[in-house]
Formats: sequence, C-alpha cells, structure tokens
Amino acid sequence: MSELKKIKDEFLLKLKEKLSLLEINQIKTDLFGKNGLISSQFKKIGTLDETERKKFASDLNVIKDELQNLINLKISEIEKAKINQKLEQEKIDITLPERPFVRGKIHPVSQTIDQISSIFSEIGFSVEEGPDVENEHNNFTALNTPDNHPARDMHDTFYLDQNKETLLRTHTSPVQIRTMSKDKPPFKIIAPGRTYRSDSDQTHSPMFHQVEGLHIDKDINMGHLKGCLSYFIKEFFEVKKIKMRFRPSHFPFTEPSAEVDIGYEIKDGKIIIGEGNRWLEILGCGMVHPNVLKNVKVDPTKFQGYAFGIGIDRLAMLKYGINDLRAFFDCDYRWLNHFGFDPLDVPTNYRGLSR
Ligand code: 2NM
Repeated sequence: MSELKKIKDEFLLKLKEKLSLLEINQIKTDLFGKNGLISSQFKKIGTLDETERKKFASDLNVIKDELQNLINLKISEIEKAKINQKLEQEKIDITLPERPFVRGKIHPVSQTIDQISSIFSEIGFSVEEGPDVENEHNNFTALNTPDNHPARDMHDTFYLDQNKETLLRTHTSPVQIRTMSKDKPPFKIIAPGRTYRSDSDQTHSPMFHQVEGLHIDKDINMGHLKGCLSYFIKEFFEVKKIKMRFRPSHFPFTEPSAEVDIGYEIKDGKIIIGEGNRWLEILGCGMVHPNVLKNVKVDPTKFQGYAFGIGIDRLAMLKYGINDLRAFFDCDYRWLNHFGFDPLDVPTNYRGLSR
C-alpha cells in the first residue's frame, strides 16, 4: 500500500506543475504504458497471497482511476487553453481602418457618356434608356424606314429571328420612339447606349456607342439645333471657339437632314480641335420627319423639332488620343489602367469636365 501511495503522491505533485501536452502524455506512458508503474503493479497482484490480494487490487484500481481522471482533466484543460489562445490571436478588430486596395478604373467610353450626359443636362435634356434587343417597329418602321430600305439589309443588321421581327438595335432612336409613344410633348431627351451593326474593321466595331438627342416643342427650328450642337462641341472639347459646318445629307427619319463637320489641324503630331482647315465628320442631325411624329401620335402641325446622332467611341478617341478603336473592347487591364478614369472623378460641368 505504501508503494501505491508513493506513486500516487509523486504523480499528484507532478500533475500540479505547468505541463505541456507532450509532457502529460509522457506521464501517461510512465504510468499506464506497457512497462508503466501502474501496469507493473497490476502484474504484482498474482504474487500476493489471498488476503492481501483483494485489498491491493481494489486500492490499485481506485488509484488507477483517480490518476487517469486527473490526467484526462489536465489534457482537456490544456486543449481548452490552446483553443482560447488561438481565438485571442485570431480576433479581428473591426474598428481598424480598411486595408489599402487597388481601385478599378472607369472605361473611357463610360467616362465620355457621363461627360455628354452632364453637358446636355445643363441645358435641360434628360437621359432616357431602352433595351439593346429591339423590335423591327421601334428600330425601323416607326422611324420612317420602310421594308425595302437598304438600312434593313441582313448585311448591316443583326436579326435575332427568321422573321426579322427582333434585332439588336442599330441606333438608339428606338429609345426616342419609346419615349414619345408613352409620354406627351414637349420632349427634350438624350439616349446614350450600345448599338450594333454588322461591320468590323480598324474603324468599325460590331458593337459601338451612340448618343442621340431629341428636342420637340411648338417652335423648334434648325437655329436651335445649331445652337445646341455648337454649345455641346465647345463644352465637350473644352474650347472657347469651334469651326463647324453643316453639309446636306439624308436620313429617313429627318427632313431636312445634315451632317456636321468640325474644323481641326495637326500640330506637332497632335490633333487640335476647332482650328485649321481640315474637316472631321462627327455627327448626323436634322428636323424630325412629320411621318415619325405621326407614328408616335404627335401632331406635326402643332409640334416639331430636331434630332441628332453622335458616335461616342470616335469622340472619346479624339478627346483622349486613342488611335485604335479595337483597344476599347480588348479588355486589356494594362490599357484600361492607363486610359481609364478614377471612379471618384465624376464629370460635372460646373467643376470642369476633366481636371
Ligand atoms: C441621327 C441623325 C438624325 C434621330 C432621329 C430620331 C427620332 F427618333 F426622333 F426620329 N432620333 N434620332 C436622328 C436624326 C439620328 O443619327 C445620325
């Protein structure tokens, strides 16, 4: 018995110390391993005489259980402490400031659309949008473009069905049709967005961007159109004076129709807008055809006005010195990082379109 007590006391003392998991497992082996102290005591049972044996075995079992429980308790304590320490270390301080991160860039076309919207909203235009997938009526028929018109050709238009009833809009004019059909005049809107034509080379992309404008009221004439466009061009290119010329043209949806060129020159390999004696075509326009107004239930004897269409991509290329249209749609991150804009640099007219 005294030997058992000695073992017990010795280990109770050991277990009081601060122990690692490794050390406690060593103790476990020392006691209960194959040649462990407790295991050897069990082997002794057979050598004892009958009177001693019973008590010894009972005492040994009590001590065995006691020590085993103590060891298990110690192990679970150590494991608990380990988890608590880990939780403490991995605690996230949500009051800390955010980690610095790389901000994405705004695509030059998006920035240009924002600039154009800002310029036109200064003079009372509101921005309207419509779907890229249009029907034949909104894209052609309502716009005085009859069934046999070349603009409807398969080679130019992406039709989405055999009957040529649904298509990818070839211009944003269907947005004007939608607006005029659902609201009452006067109208003073611009419609920027994606447009599609079956055309692809250095200067044409099958998807491109347009902004179209429409101003319908009781006494709107071509003088208003000229004033509006010269204001827009000056604001957009951020110049005080602009050279502009109107050339007679033809569109099914306007009468009369014109194309507008702006003057430019090349100085030291750089393009200068508004000076010089070269001409650059930048937009089409005209007075909205009476047939178009009739198609949207607007009385052309009471209301009239102008409309215009501008290609955004080419305008952005001119302004930012980008010479290959295809770069716009390559999704090259290095290119976007160079030509893109800071998301916080929102264009407004009063602050200056670009700083
Ligand atoms: C252009 C040129 C001339 C135009 C006409 C209309 C509508 F819907 F009012 F009839 N929207 N846009 C128009 C007129 C577009 O793009 C070169």
